Amino acid sequence: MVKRGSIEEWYLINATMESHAFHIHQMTFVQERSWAGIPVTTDTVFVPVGTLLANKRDPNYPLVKPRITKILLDFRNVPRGTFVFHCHMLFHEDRGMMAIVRVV
Ligand SMILES: [Cu+2]
Repeated sequence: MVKRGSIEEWYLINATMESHAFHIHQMTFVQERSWAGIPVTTDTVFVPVGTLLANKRDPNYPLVKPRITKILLDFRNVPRGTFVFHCHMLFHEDRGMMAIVRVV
């Protein structure tokens, strides 16, 4: 649940070796690391994979250092209601990478 009028920082944490494409309906957001230092407003952002690290305990199972993508969401001009955000890769979306945000 989000209060209308607020501005939120969201952290998209990818602790896998599979990339994602975060997408939200009804609004746009600004990515922390924007293109060439210029803030870009978008409704979808690429969420890169983590980094593989050697696992000294068991070399067969490498560790993953998560990659964090920070976005700023401006709820000042978003209508009250419920809408979805999800991974834009249909394979992921169809298997559960979808949730709702309620703006009150
Ligand atoms: Cu995905």
